[in-house]
Amino acid sequence: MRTIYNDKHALHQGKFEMFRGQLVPCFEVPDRADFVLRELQQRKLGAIDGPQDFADSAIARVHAQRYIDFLAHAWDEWVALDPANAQRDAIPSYWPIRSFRSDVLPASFPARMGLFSYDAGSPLTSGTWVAARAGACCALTAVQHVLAGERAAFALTRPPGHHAGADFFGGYCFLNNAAIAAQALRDAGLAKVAVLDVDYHHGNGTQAIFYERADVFFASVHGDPHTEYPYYLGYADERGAGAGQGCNLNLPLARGTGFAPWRAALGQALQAIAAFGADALVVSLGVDTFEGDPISGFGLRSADYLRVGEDIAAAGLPTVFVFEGGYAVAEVGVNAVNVLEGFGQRCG
Ligand code: 6XA
Ligand code: ZN
Repeated sequence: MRTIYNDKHALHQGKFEMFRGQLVPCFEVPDRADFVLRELQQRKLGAIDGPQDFADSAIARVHAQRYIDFLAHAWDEWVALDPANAQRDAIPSYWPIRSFRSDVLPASFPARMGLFSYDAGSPLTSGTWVAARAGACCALTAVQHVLAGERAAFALTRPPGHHAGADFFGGYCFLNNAAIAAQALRDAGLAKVAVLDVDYHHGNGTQAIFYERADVFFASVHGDPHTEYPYYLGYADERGAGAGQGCNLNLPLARGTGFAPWRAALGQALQAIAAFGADALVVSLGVDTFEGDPISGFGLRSADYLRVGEDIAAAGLPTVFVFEGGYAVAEVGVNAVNVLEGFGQRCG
């Protein structure tokens, strides 16, 4: 399987994130992608290329223009507030919760930063926009390969994407690479696209982007939001709305869930995707379901990820994999590449 590697990912390197009342070193570190790259190289799983460049208009198919403009200039605005800011990451401190206005764009940068975000755990750095933009280009390049007839392609990038909505960042995510890929597949003429999210955390951004649409099905297996991030979305009764009624499937599982029940939920998600009649599949590939993950709570073991890849391959669909979470850095490469290897063995 071909990999499209974001060689600019390390330009996004947060120092600290707010976690339970204190600033702690970021879990989402550049080593994560580099360990996956090394494992791919060692196993010789296929060609590894850089991304092609795409215009911002491809990103604007999913993200609001005013949010794109904000991200593109955020770092310069942050440093303009105070030259000393060049040494610190930008982290929001104010949010327009219910009853505040979101139609007005305040002149204040901290106020706009809160308008376009929903947590204090996602530091924005000098290289965030360049890295995230290159990541979206990786997802779009992977789509091109699949459209050209390749069975599957893997966008290996960070920062991850599935928490980012049309106009907000959060959960370490700035641009929703999986949603951008799904939209690009639609724009290329495929009638129905499914997004399967196997990250430990619910892909609230992806769900929100497609929630009222009948052409993109979103299915997710994740930690129960009653206790797990992102808390405010990802419940089983969210089935889509309007034209998208019935096109959203959330399968929340309790913290502590092991592979057998997790795999049964994956089977349920894949069955729903088959019933939907998808022409292509985008997989939000997070491996923070691993038993050793420091911020998550499922019990998958490294060998289980081979089975995950086999099960996804059995859907028989052209597939774009997009890298998401996974913070057990020493094992993240083995686990992610096991999915890809399991997929490759099953699809031949
Ligand atoms: C809160 C936890 C962020 C979760 C990020 C993630 N700081 N999402 O892995 O998939
Ligand atoms: Zn995650």
